[in-house]
Amino acid sequence: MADSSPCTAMVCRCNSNVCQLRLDFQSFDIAQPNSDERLAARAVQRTQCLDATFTATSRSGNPPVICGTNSGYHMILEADANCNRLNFDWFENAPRQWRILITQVPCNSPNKAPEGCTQYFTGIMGTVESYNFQGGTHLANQDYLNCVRTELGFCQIEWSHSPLEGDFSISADKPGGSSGDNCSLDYVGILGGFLPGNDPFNNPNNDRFCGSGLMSRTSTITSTISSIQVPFGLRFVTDLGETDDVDDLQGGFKLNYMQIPC
Ligand SMILES: [Ca+2]
Ligand SMILES: [Ca+2]
Repeated sequence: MADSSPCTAMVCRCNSNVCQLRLDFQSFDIAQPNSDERLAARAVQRTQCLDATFTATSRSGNPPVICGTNSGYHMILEADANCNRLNFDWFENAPRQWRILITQVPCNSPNKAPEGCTQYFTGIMGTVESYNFQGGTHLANQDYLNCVRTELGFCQIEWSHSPLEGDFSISADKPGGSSGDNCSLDYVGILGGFLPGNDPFNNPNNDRFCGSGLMSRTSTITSTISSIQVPFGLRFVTDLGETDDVDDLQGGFKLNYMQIPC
């Protein structure tokens, strides 16, 4: 590809029975988001992708703009009848390396994600990381769904994270985490979430999580969060920057899931 910014590719479906494009980032390393200190001139734009961006178009709402290190992650686009546009932008001398495997997914494929899912995971257990988790900083201006295929004979999903510091680091509610309507700027949404042992239909305020641990608002101990709502999904929402009164930037999340038999 050309070595001057921008680098644009149009991806056109090979026939009308292609519904989605799956982009697998075999390698993806471009400039990290802005990490300026809280009092610097650009501080209001902390964690925004200022020095490089990857953008893609999708027929039903565009996926988030990303930057940083995203090797091994993927992104799903709803295929447009008039081709989808992939675009890398960067400032001079910013690092840039990528290798993307593009798969055209037929409309009737069992591997096709429900519409609206930016990432799609299969299998009864797995791990989901936020974009640029490897780079150490979550990104601003995100709002996307990570979906998990409900495997045959399974009715429930459980989300949890390791006790390692940093595997859930969304906002500055320290120590510990927060949930429900306490989380309004940056948060992980677990659609239909409920605490272990509780009524899945009547356990309000466990559908959004922020802070530095996945837990209920009445606890200081991390918890597994379950859901029976399909498609199984994890939403990630961040606002336009980081104004928290701390110097540390948060890393995002690395969450494990396990499906539970019916
Ligand atoms: Ca944050
Ligand atoms: Ca934020």
